[in-house]
Amino acid sequence: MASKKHVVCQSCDINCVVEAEVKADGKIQTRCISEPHPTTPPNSICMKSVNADTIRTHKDRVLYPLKNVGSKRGEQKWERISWDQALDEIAEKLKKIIAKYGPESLAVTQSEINIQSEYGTLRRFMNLLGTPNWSAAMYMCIGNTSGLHRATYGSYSFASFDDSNCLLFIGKNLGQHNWISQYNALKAALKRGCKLIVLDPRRTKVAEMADIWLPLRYGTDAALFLGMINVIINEQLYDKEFVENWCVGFEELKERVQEYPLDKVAEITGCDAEEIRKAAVMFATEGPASIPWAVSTDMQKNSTSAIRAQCILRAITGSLKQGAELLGLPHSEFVSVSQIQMHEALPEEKKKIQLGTERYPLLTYTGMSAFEEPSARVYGEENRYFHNMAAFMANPTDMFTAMASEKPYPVKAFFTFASNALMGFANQENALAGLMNQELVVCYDQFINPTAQLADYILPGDHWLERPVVTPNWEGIPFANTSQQVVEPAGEAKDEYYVVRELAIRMGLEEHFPWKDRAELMNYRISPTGKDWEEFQKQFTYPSNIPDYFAPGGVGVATPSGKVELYSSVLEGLGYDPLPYYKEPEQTPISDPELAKEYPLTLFAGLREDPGFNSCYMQEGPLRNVEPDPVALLHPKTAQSLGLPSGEWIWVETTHGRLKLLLKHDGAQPEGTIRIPHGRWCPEQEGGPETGFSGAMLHNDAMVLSDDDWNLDPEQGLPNLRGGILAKAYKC
Ligand SMILES: Nc1nc2c(c(=O)[nH]1)N[C@H]1C(S)=C(S)[C@@H](COP(=O)(O)OP(=O)(O)OC[C@H]3O[C@@H](n4cnc5c(=O)[nH]c(N)nc54)[C@H](O)[C@@H]3O)O[C@H]1N2
Ligand SMILES: Nc1nc2c(c(=O)[nH]1)N[C@H]1C(S)=C(S)[C@@H](COP(=O)(O)OP(=O)(O)OC[C@H]3O[C@@H](n4cnc5c(=O)[nH]c(N)nc54)[C@H](O)[C@@H]3O)O[C@H]1N2
Ligand code: SF4
Ligand SMILES: [Mo]
Repeated sequence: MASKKHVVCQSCDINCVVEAEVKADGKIQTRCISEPHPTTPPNSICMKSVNADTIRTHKDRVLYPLKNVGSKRGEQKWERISWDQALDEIAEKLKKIIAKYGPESLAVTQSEINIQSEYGTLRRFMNLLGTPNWSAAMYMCIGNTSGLHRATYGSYSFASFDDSNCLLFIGKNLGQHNWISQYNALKAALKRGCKLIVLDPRRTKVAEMADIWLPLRYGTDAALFLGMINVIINEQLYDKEFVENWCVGFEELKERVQEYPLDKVAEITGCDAEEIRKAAVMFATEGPASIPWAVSTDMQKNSTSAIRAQCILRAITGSLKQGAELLGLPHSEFVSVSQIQMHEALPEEKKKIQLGTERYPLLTYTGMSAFEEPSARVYGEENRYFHNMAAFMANPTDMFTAMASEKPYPVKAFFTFASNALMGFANQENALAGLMNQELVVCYDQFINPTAQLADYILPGDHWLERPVVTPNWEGIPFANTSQQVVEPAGEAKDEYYVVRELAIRMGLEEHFPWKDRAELMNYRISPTGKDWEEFQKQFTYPSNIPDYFAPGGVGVATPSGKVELYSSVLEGLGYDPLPYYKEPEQTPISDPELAKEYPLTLFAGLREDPGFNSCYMQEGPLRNVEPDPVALLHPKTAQSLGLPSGEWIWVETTHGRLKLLLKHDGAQPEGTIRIPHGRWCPEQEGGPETGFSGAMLHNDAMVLSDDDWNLDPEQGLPNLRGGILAKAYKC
């Protein structure tokens, strides 16, 4: 019997609500919702969701636990084994590793969104075991933004398109196949007269929709924001009452932005001074204005300053109190994920040795400990964390280094949960060296991705059409949606909580995992509603109440001062500049003109591709067919000057390394710059070292991205991927 289900699409991370139906031939049709929905505009579905069932039923999908029975790591000799055998052997090996090296010798990476069925239990397992070494690609995608929002105003601010009269986009190349629900929300906002300012070096479709397009030089966003703040303060356009009552550090900020007059900012960014001024005036006077999150500033050399400057813009223009930016609150109807995570169970001495603490403490337990008191004051919970899947992160560079070199201490067991760790950071060779030096590697995934090719055990994960969930699994978003299960998991695929609990039982931690399966766990999570899942799922969405943090006599925000910290006491406490600044990155034509002679191009990584989602959906089929090859983009004039015709394979090289891509000429790419893709591998090729792990070592951006200090944001320690580094391109 065909039956329609309401589901939250998890083929990417924006979570559009769609419908799914099992057709007579057994295939699942995914389509737009037929009824109005408060969090998803009509006609919101993209090709990834339409093809979700082709991915779910793909011939390459891992359907059973697999063990590498080859004599070497990376040898692709897979043997099907039972779940019990896999879990027993993993637990046995883990016990031995912990006995020899200590619990911190286990490191784990997890994807931000692809799996939503563990609700904090993975961190609970790690905390009880005694390892702080959890990291994620979220370290440079929203997780770090969330940490800096917190440093400024205690919580994550979520832009409400419906309540904004002026939107400022940082890159943010929305479209029919890139975050379609937000793209539709943008179009609806523009239709009702909302203004749009776009900061993007490329002339994108969204840039063409803008009232003001600022084609800034890559990586100069922080300078541009400082210039805007300069105008807003000097021209008295800020919300004086809000600043006076709810902000600290205004005078210091005012003094700092005097260092960024518009002529200087115009020189740094390459934008017209008057256009920057117009953007600042528009943002401050046509509001309430908002800056929806975008990834570009999460991946720059000046990332900390660029993110903080956005927070400051939201604050001083009054957006935070006007509802265009919603300061999230843990959903009142759920047991919080951070409560389930049990960070209090991890001993203090283990928190202190979380990898990255010494060099880049900001996003680790040590940096975030500044929020314990404020969090308890405002939310009644010390370890409250927004975007809690990104809470308390080990620095990825230091994690791979510890895996590879055993310094400052050995990491000898590495687990990934729906995360392609080999390809998802910078300095891919170091990640490979780290993986090769492990005594135990376990990957929980749907496919044998390049990281899984290096595993001892691959555990088959379920697909979002096969699991019921409440999304999102992070907190601070002002709503939650229910997603119904459409079919049973394929083969022997299991949900993540199953894996966590079975391992916990074998590690002697059963008493802390009283929910015997995901259904019980979910019922626990929603227990404050008084409903069980059967009843709960009938309602599609659960809005949360956003408190008025700024009401007279209110509790204030969860920062140490209780106010919006324009001048950050948390950054200051860690010895960093408490105010945003702009410093020219090490490798640009301006900072290193000599090097630029040899490497004449400015490179940036990313620019998402329609059929993909990071390294997902590379398998042969309708999505891969849209863009079968990994493509580099060069402006035709630049390509001509280098003698590089469109359609030929080229090497793109930086001082770090090189990768092979198919060249396409593209008039929208700024002259003198080159864009390279992220996440490209070729699942149709054999796995293992001979093929560079199915092309991952040949085509992925992390082959040319350094994670040496010179290329890391100095406060967060994350690599500069978008901000421009020097490169050259030549024929293969
Ligand atoms: N070099 C470089 N690194 C980057 C970026 C970049 O541009 N360049 N971008 C960054 C960004 S923005 C992000 S968001 C991250 C993404 O980094 P990751 O979170 O590691 O994402 P993916 O590379 O797509 O890998 C996701 C894996 O999860 C599997 N998977 C998908 N759905 C499910 C599921 O439901 N269950 C299970 N068990 N497995 C599933 C897929 O098969 C895939 O192997 O990477 C970041 N890292
Ligand atoms: N189809 C599809 N959709 C996706 C994804 C995917 O892989 N495929 N990935 C998802 C993920 S994980 C993420 S994080 C988001 C990212 O989505 P976006 O934030 O849209 O990121 P990109 O598409 O990588 O880049 C957007 C624009 O940023 C510009 N840009 C590059 N460097 C800079 C800079 O230094 N400053 C400024 N202001 N702009 C710059 C580029 O020119 C580009 O036009 O997309 C999500 N949506
Ligand atoms: S943009 Fe596409 S893949 Fe992403 S959630 Fe929406 S429908 Fe799914
Ligand atoms: Mo991302």
